[in-house]
Amino acid sequence: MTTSNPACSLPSMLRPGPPNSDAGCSITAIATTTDVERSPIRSSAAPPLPIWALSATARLHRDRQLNERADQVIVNEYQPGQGISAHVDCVPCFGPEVAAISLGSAYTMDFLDPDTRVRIPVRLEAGSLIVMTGPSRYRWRHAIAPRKSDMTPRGRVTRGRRVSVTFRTVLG
Ligand SMILES: O=C(O)CCC(=O)C(=O)O
Repeated sequence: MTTSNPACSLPSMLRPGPPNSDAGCSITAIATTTDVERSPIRSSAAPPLPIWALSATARLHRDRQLNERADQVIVNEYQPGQGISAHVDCVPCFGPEVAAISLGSAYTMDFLDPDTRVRIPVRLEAGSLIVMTGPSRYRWRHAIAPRKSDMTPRGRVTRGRRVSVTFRTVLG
């Protein structure tokens, strides 16, 4: 999310209910591979990050989760049944580290090898941080299947609302 609108504070965005996109917060519920790969990124066009996002990027850097300090933050909201298509985040647009914090309901993210079609499910628990670097950033595609439950080692688990906060560094 790239906005300085105070209505776009993280707490307001995490409140249950419809996305407050009318408040100027950019919440992406779903995105397609095409959206992700073709989206034009111009860092000069983006307003400053809100305070909560600045403190999150600072902490990720200070705690050495990210080598570079992220300068782009997006918030995605998923209602049960929604997902995100398999994609690699735009290579010429973003740096070598992509991190995401998961909030709300746990969801399974699939990592897909483009050649062998091997699929590795990764459970994204509430409060967890995932950092994609190297092959997980550049080779494997990641996706969230649009379904209402996930099969886990503990059986089928119904999905609730999930909000993810993704941190990237804009190139150029
Ligand atoms: O929701 C997530 O954790 C990942 C989001 C994502 O892959 C993206 O916005 O490109």
